[in-house]
Amino acid sequence: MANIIDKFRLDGKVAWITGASYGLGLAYATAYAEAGAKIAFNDINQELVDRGLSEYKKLGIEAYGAVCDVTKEDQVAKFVSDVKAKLGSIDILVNNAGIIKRIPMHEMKIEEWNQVINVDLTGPFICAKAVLPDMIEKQSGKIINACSMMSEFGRETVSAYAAAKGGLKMLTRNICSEYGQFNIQCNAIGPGYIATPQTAPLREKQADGSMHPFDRFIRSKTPAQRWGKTEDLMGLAVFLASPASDFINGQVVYIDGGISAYIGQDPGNLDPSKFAAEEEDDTIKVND
Ligand code: NAP
Ligand code: GCO
Repeated sequence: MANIIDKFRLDGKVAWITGASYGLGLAYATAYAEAGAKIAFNDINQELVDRGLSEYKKLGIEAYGAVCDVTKEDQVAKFVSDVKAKLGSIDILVNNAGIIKRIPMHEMKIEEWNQVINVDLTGPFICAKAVLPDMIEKQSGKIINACSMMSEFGRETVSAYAAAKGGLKMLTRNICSEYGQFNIQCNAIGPGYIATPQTAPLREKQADGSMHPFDRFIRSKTPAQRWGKTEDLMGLAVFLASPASDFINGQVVYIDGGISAYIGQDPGNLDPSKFAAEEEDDTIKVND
């Protein structure tokens, strides 16, 4: 009987993580490489791709990287074809690339709304559509979407992002429904609040050195009273990409430190001195 840990291995698999020059995408790709996969990643411009390649090199990971805008079907088709030629057809797709615009809905321009929907919902559709034919032919594949707390909850200023991430939850379920017959599993990772460049504005210290109100709010809503770290999500990413999850399909797995189970406490009860020693996440936004 093979060892159960072997079920979590990704040896010989080709994994494409979109938007993976830094942040959660870099963490997912690192975990996949450690589990034996060959890594392909894209980002929105050459500078990000080059800096992402140097990040991977520092980690000892031989990754294929190229510029590809996930909202452009022709660029995605070329990327998938180039990866197939260099590494082999894609076995694992992580639709990680995403943006957020925090603007009150009544002030949001239609162009801003469309940009968020395009990247966060249409992009995953385009990328999944591009990899499905080879997965159908192989009768095997893993598609993992980047959902969010905003796949379930709303909050001020994130209407487009929440609509996209809610839609992405249903796209996850629909890919499961339509392609499960080909042994293709489509699930989603639902991170809570994770310390990455995307959430950096929500954690910035105030001018007087005090905690950002949203930082205090999130800690009062999280039983662990901390933000997630990118490495907190690596195990789940490997699990959902591996044979260990072959009978899980159409699910959003929330990895949020308990936020979605907890009514929260009065933010005023928190003791900021408890968090002073916490180090900032080291996944810097490479184009800062
Ligand atoms: P991030 O730091 O903003 O990284 C997102 C990456 O996607 C960046 O490299 C970004 O490039 C790239 N990207 C943006 N638009 C693209 C496009 N059109 N084509 C290709 N790449 C594109 O985000 P993150 O915090 O790592 O989050 C990664 C994913 O997880 C996102 O989908 C996010 O919504 C989701 N998520 C994050 C959290 C969290 O707390 N951080 C929680 C739940 C879900 P640029 O640098 O040019 O923007
Ligand atoms: C926000 C945050 C969140 C996180 C994440 C939570 O402005 O509320 O950016 O949206 O990014 O999606 O799961």
